[in-house]
Amino acid sequence: MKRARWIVSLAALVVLAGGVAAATRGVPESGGRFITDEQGRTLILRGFNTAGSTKGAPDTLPELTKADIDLEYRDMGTNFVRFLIMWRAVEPQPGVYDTKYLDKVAEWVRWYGERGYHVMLDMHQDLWGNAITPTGVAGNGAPAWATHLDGLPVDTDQPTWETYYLEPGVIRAFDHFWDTTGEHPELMDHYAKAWKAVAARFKDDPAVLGYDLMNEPWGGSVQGPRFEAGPLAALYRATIAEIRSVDPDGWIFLEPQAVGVNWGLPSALPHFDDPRDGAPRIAYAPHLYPLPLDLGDDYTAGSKEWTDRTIGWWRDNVLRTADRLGAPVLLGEFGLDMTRPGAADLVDRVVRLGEGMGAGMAYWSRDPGSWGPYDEKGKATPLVAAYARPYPRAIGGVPVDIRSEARSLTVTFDANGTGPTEIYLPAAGFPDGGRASEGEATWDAARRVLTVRTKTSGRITLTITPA
Ligand code: 9MR
Repeated sequence: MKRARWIVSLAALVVLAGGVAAATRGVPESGGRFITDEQGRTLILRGFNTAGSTKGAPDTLPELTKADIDLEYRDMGTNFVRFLIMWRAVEPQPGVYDTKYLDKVAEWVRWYGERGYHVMLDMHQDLWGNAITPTGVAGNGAPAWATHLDGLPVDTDQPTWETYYLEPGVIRAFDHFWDTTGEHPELMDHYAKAWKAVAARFKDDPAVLGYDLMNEPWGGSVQGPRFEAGPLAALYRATIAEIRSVDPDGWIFLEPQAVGVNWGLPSALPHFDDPRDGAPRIAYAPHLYPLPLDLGDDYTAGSKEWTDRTIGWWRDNVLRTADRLGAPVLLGEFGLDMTRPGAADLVDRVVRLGEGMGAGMAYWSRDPGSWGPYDEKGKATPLVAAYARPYPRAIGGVPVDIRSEARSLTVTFDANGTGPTEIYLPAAGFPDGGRASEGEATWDAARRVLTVRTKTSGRITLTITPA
């Protein structure tokens, strides 16, 4: 039955996505657009989303410790975190910004920054906000004062958390936010100004790479291209303007509508101008949840084949949208239950996808449990071994090709003199560090980072093998 359900859904995907899926391209698939650090080096971001615990009480932060960041670094050498923040915590009353909450976020940012991480702040929401039900049993993000249900029901008897999105009260809350009802034009303005408050607080913090404007946007009763090119684009334009009024340099990460696009369908997100002086810093940050896996199948046999096909459509459609946006790509979320058959293979598949696209990624999530890298007792799940990969954290040029194996890494790039290339090498394949085929290499055993100084122009193929 389950299989029949996803085969039908996939047939719909084939019809909808088929027209654009043929456009496979050579490297660099990113169109030469990459997220860069303050020196101008290309960043390849690898990390996690924090953490479900932030979805609880308004001002909660991850139930993690500094030692958890150290452990994650030791095991996987991550350099990136998609850090969840909540609108209801930033703006608990209309126009009132909670500076104490932002201070607490800043402390986390400092912990990550001290360990060499880049932080993307993600204004998270699921199901609009916790005020969609009187008990707060579902939903997170928006404040109660911005939640207008008009007395419409939200049934708490749901087969999965996502189906709450279909409840009349939840749809109405979104319809008011997007001003589809014409009754609350002030809400989007509040949201954009809440972002201004966040950007004003973090604009000079070098650990903050940028801002993910809204998690998994949902259009309420306006869906698809009408939503993405309509109210969602209007919100993004307003928010970009507010952020840029205080922070000219932070990267702005835009998500498409989640439903459908997370599975591989095309997005209709339009191009956005970046009012900053100099090259635009707008990136495209979609999520990837292949439909067969979303419906509960394993990454094995026939379901694996279909998952691989949908990942192919996802890549082609993401690159098409990124071209339209003139934006580099960051995979903001992917993840699955790591105890399921084939889960580690899916992680390997997505790492290779990221390498091919020159895209960074954040796994969902860092929470303890079967989806995370460590279970509730702190024991490593198969994710740790699957995600501990050699990768170029920063590249002194424009990448052309990246390929990792357990005991080798090849990075081809057009050097541009922005600085040395830094490569993370996991203990499993590189116990004593690495040897570089080009340039002068310095091994930092504590950080497990090989810094390679190559010539500063021309095409370079750098192969790293175990020392
Ligand atoms: O994994 C999360 C699950 O435990 C929560 O009940 C749910 C609702 O808050 O959110 C899940 O996380 C989702 C994330 O917030 C948005 N992208 C998809 C994630 C996995 O379903």
